Amino acid sequence: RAKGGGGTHNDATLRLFGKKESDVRVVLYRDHAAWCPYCQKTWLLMEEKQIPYRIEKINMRSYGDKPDWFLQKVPRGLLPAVEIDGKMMTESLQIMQTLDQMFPTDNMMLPYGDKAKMGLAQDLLGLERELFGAWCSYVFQPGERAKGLFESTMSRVDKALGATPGPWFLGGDYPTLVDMQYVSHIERMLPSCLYWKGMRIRGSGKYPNVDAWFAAFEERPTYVATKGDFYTHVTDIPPQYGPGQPVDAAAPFIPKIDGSAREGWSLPLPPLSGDSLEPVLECWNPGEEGARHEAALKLSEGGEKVSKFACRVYGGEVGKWRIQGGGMRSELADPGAPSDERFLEDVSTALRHVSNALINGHESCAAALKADLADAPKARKEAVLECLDYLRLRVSVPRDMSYPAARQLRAHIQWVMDAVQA
Ligand SMILES: N[C@@H](CCC(=O)N[C@@H](CS)C(=O)NCC(=O)O)C(=O)O
Repeated sequence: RAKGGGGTHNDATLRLFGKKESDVRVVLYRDHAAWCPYCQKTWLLMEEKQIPYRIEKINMRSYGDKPDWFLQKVPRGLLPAVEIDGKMMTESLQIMQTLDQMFPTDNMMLPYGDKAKMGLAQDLLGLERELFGAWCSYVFQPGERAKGLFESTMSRVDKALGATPGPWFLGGDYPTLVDMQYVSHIERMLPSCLYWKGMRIRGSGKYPNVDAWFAAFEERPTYVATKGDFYTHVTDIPPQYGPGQPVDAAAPFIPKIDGSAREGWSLPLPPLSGDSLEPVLECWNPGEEGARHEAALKLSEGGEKVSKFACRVYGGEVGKWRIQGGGMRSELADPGAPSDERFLEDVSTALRHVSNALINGHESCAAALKADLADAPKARKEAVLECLDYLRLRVSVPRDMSYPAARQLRAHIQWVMDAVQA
C-alpha cells in the first residue's frame, strides 16, 4: 500500500494504477478518520477514474488541532484539499470536475458534450443539496417537523433514479460525479435516520430505486473500501453537524447501533447478510472466521501501540480536550492524551486473549483466559475493564478495519470484559 499497488484501502498512501511514481501529479489531503463525506466522494472519484495520486491524512478540527504546515497551505483548514502540480485547491465539487477534465478516461464523470444531459446533471446536483438540507432539518431539529419534507425529497430522488435505465442517475453503466455527490451523504442518512428518528430508509419499500442504486454501489470494491459503518457515522455526525434529536421511535435502534446494548455487540453474533439491520452483501461477506481473522491481523499489526492507546484512560487527560473546546469536538477524541503505563502489561495480556479468541474461536480460549484472571486483584481488573471499553468504543470503520471485522473485534473485547467482570 505504501508502494502504490493493491485495491482501494484506507491505509494506502500512494495509488499508481500501473503508472510510475514520477507520473503522480496529485496529492489528496483527506481526513484521518475517514469521517468527512466530502473527502469520501473525492477519494472515490479518484479511485473510480484510477488517477495516480498520493494521500496525506489530516485530522478534522473535531479530532484535534491541524498541523501548522497544512494551515500554511490551506489557511481555513478545509478538507478535502488537493495539490495539483503544486497548486492547492479546495471545494470537493470543483476538485472532482477539475480532476475529471485533467485526466480524461473512458468513464468521464460528467457528460460535458451533451447539453441536455449536462442540464439533467446540474438539476440532480441541485436536488442533492435539497436532500441534504431536508436531512439536516429532519435529524437536527427536535421532533418530526421536517419528516414530510425529508420523505418527499427522498421520493423525488427515487423518481429521478427511476427515470433513467440502470441503477445510476445519468443512466450508463458506471457511476458518475452525480452518483458520488449523493452517495457519501445517503450513506450517512441511513444510520442517522434510524438512530435518531427510528426511520428505516433502506428496504422499507418506499424508495426501491434508491435501494437498487445503493446496492449497485455496494458491489463496487472502490466504494465498499471507503464506506463507514452505522456506529462510526452516529459518532462522526454530531461533532460535524451538531447533536441529532431523538424521537421515541428511535429507542429500539439506539442501543443496537451505539453499543449500549449487548445485541449485535457481544458473542454470539448473528451471521451478517443482506437483510441484517446493517446489511452486508454476500460478495463482501468474509464469513465469521474471515472477519475474525481480519480483526486479529489488524490488532497484531497495531502491536503495543494499541495497548498504550487503551491505557490513556489513566493518563489524566481523557475527556479534557473536549470539555475545554465545547460542542463541536468529538466525544471520542483525546488528541495527545498521555498513556499511563501502570496497567500496560495487564491490558496487553487482555488484548492477547482477544487476539487468541479472534484467531481460534473464543470457546477454545475460555480456560486460558480464566486461569490468567484467577489471581488478579480487583483494582487491576477494574483498570483493564476501563481500558478495554475505551478501545472498544473507538474501533472505527473504514479507518481501522472493515465493518464485519470491527463487529467481531468489538464483541471479542466485550467477551474478555465479561470474563474480567465475572
Ligand atoms: N464545500 C466544501 C465542504 C467541505 C467541508 O465542509 N469540510 C469539512 C469536513 S466535512 C471541514 O473540512 N471542516 C473542517 C474540519 O472539520 O476540520 C466541499 O465540498 O469540499
